[in-house]
Formats: sequence, structure tokens, C-alpha cells
Amino acid sequence: MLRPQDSATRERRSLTGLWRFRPDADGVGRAARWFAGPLAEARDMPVPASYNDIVPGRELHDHVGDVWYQTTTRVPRGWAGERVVLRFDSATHRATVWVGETEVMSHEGGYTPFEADVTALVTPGEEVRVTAVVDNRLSWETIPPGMVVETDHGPRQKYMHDFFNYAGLHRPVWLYTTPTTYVSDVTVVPGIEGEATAEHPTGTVDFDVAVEGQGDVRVRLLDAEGTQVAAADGASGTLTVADAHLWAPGDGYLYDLVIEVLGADGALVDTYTQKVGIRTVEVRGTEFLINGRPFYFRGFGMHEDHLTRGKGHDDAEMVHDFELLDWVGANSFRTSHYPYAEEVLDYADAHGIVVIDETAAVGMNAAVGAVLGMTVDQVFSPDTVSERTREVHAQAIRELVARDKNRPSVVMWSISNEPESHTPESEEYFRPLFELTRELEKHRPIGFVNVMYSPADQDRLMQYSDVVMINRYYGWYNDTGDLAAAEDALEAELRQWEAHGKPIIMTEYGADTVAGLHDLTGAMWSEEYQSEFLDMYHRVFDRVDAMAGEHVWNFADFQTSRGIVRVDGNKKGVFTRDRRPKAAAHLLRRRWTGRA
Ligand code: BDP
Repeated sequence: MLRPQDSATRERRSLTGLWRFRPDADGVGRAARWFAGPLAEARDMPVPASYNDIVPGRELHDHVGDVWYQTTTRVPRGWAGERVVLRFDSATHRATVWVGETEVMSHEGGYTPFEADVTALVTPGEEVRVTAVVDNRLSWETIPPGMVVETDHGPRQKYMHDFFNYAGLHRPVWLYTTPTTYVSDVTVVPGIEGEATAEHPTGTVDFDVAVEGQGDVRVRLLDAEGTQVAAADGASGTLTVADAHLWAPGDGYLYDLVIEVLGADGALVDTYTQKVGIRTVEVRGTEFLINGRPFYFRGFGMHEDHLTRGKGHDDAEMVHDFELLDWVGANSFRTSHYPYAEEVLDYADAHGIVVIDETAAVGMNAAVGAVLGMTVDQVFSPDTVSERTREVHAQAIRELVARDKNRPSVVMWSISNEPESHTPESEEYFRPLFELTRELEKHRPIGFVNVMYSPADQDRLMQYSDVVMINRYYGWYNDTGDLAAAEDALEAELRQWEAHGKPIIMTEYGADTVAGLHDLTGAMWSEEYQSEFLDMYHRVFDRVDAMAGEHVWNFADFQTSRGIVRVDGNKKGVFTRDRRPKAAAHLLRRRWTGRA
């Protein structure tokens, strides 16, 4: 799905700001037609933001079910004759939207965009009312899964993943125009002719443009200075770029693919510009190659998580986080455990940060659930994660690939984090999803992230994965507090994975650490322990040739559900939740940049 943009033929209006907001715990709003007029008994709520922590008290923090959002905006006068589209960059986890009194769309899945053509419902120059009901409930048929438990004191949301179920409108909402004949999609696949490592490589860009309506397509590729380097007529083809400036880690060089749709008289009907990074990705043996060169992932699993706004997108917080990644010497991150805001991926594209892009399929694991206080007998069964869940999961993969397929920063898809992966049921569930991802994606490696409860000698899913991605907590959840034993166990297991002959990325390793807690006896939770723990992992990684990357868990402390294993959230951050460095941040900076 194309991201809205301003162009010579298109305009956007952001609907961010304060919306009217009303929780609907009893779920009466739909029948009572709350969309049919100004929302009664409403308070102000910022968009984008999670609603959970904006208001003091338990009620909204732990709300289960519907909430209503409403705003009005004036449709610009100049939009007469244009096609008008209403787009939500996300609504967590499902939403139904009305324009005036007309229902225009519903969407399932909390982290991908959805939109509707509302041309017939708006009048340029006049006000329009937009109402959305957003439901945060997780069930066995959602990604991620969860369970609502009814109690004497109301419903309680339970889930088996380790981050708080923030909900609401986390990302911008747009009203935008296109002409009535318009570019509806574009797919670009970059390549390099001949030697990728040549001093003056020849780049290629396969393109495929979809147009709604009649028109001739012309494309031009401009370099970062605006100079045309290639052009073609027709909706699909291949452009060749002599002496291409490749997109590379640390060098987010982007070309502009200017797409033009021309009418019969040659007049410009629509134009849309797609950013293009020319680079290749390939797995060869135990190496992960970008532009033919071995790439070693240094960075973190992260979260969209901040005080007050929860998962709400904010440019200041985003740029600050990227600056911290740069300071610490990270070259990559994983969008653990859901697709991040498109602004984040735009930034990664433009700055040469490498991304492993993950779906929200997290918490499909009874053993992980048990650590977090949730008891489930069987995760994969007709009554729990089932074929119906797989349909929702498949759609989440389709929407993620459709959204991010053209991004040079995205070098691999992760279709799930830490599912149970050693049982026949899990294999039966996942095999078709790997097949689907491979059909959708032709040029990137794909994979999933393995958990310690499905070790190398039992796992049944890594055969479908191009890269071995594993999360390990030797020295924390096992060999607790004993780094000497942990070192042996970690190395022994990595040696087993090495037998797969694939690159290995440690996608999570880390220790909960209370900022400011110091101890010279090696006590867990201290800043010293976190540093020693990471140091030990690094020693082991440096001994194992198949290692292709290290992503520390986590970039920063983050909020979780209430429980006896978390103190105000997960404390495995290398930065605190308000982004102050723990001692480990300096250790990582020394390892990753060579600077003190
Ligand atoms: C892994 C999960 C991650 C958790 C982490 C932890 O992938 O979401 O936050 O462990 O326990 O199981 O800190």
C-alpha cells in the first residue's frame, strides 16, 4: 500500500492533534450509534498516542474493549474533482471507521495501515466528521494472541508476550487526494549486474507500476542531486544505472523513482515518487551478504515504548533513538515484536540502518507464557492458535510485505518471535506461512526467531528459515547468575546451530538491570552483572565463525503487563526507559565503535 505524499498532483491533510475520546467498556456504542453525532461525555485524547497512560488511574490503563475517537476537519476547497482517501497508519488492534454516519471500513491487526475512498462522502470546503471505534482485545484469533478472562470485577486481558498491550491510534491519520486516474501501487526490486563489489557497479531497478484507470506510464530515476540517470516508458521494466551509488549500511543513499501517468494528450495526470535504494541481499553459507560483502548485525531488539505516549509515534523520540543507536555504534535493529511506524522505516532507509522486519506474531508459546504467569495447556490446537489464527497471521504477513516491500533498509522478514517450534502442531501451522512469505518475497531472506524451549536438537522450523535467528538467556533464565556455566552452555548450543550451515544471528541476549544498582559480588540486576553478561556472550560469539550478528535485548527498558517477574516493566534495556545509558551502553559502544 502506497504511503500518502504531496506531489504535483496529490495533497495530504494530517488529522493528528486532539481528538474527542470515550471508552466503551460495555460495548454499547455501536448499537447506540455513537458515530451519528458529536461524541457525548468525551474527553480530549492526543493522536497519535496510546490512550492507556494519558489519564491517571487503573481504568484506562487496564481498559478492555472498545474506545471511541472522533474528530472533525474541513476538507480543503481545492480538492473538488479529486479522489479523497481516509487513511489510518494503524489502529491497535482493530477498528471500524465512519465518515459522517456512513461506515467506510474495518480493519484487523494493530500495526499496519488501512484506508478507504471517501470521495462520495465529503464536500470540498465543508466540514466532515470522522469517528473510529478501536478495540484492544486479543483472542486466539488475533496476532498477537491473547485471552479475555471474565471476572467478578470485569474483563481482564491476558497474553503470553512480554510487552504492555498499549492500544489506540498510535500513528498519524490522513485525509489525502489522488487524481481519479492514479498510481495505486509500485514494486521495485533492486539488483547489481556483475560483481557487486566492483568499484563502479552497474545497478538495476526492476519496476512494476499499477495504475487505476487509463494512462501511459513513464518513469524517471533521479539521483540524490536530482540528475536523471535512467528513464523508461511503460508500467514495468528494468532500469540500468551505470556507476551506481549503492545503498549500504551506514550510507542510506536513495534514488527517486518519479512515476508519471500521462493522459491521451500527453498531459500529466498523476505523479508519485518512490524512494529506491540499490542494494542486494544474499545468504551464502554462513555469511549474510549486503552488496556482496559480509554484514555483521550489531544492534538491538527494540520496542515502540515511551513514558506517557506508550506506542504513540513521535518524531523527537524517534530521532533521539536513532541518534542513540548511532552513538552506541549499532548498524541495525529488529522491529521486535510488530511492524513499526512507517516514519521509522523511512528514517532507516535514509540513514542506512539495517532492519529485520517482524510481524506481530509473538507469544505463541506456553513455556514463555508460564514465565510471565499465564497457564495454557496447548498453544497450537483447534481451540487455541488454529487454522483461523493462521488466516489472520497470513494477512498480517501480506500487509507487512505490501507496506515495506520497497524498503532498502529491510533485509529480512521475521514471521514470528519465539513460537513453540519443536512440535508437529507448530510445524503444521507454520509451514504454509513460510511458503506464503516466500511467494510474496523474491529477493530477501526470510526467517523466524527461535526460543530456548525449542533447542537446536528439537526445533522443526529452522529448516524453513534462511538464517538462524535465536534468543538466548544463559546466565538469566537458565544457569541463573552463573556466567561460567552459562558460557559453556551457550557455546555448546551455538556449535549445534552451526551444523545448519547458515548464518547465526543472536536476536536477543540480555539481563534485567536496575539503573544505579551497583555490586562487586556479581549480583544479578546490577549494572556490573549486565556488563559481565554481555561481555561473556561477546567472547563466545567471537569464537563461533557462523555468527553473523548480535542484537542485545533490549535497546531500552519498556513497559509490560503486571506480574511477579517484572518491576515497572522489563529492565533489560541498555538505556533506561527515559533513555539514560546504563554502564552496558558504554561497554557496547567500546565494542561496536572502538571508542571509549
Ligand atoms: C524473550 C522475548 C522478549 C522478552 C524477553 C525477556 O522475545 O519479548 O521481553 O525474552 O524475557 O522471551 O526479557
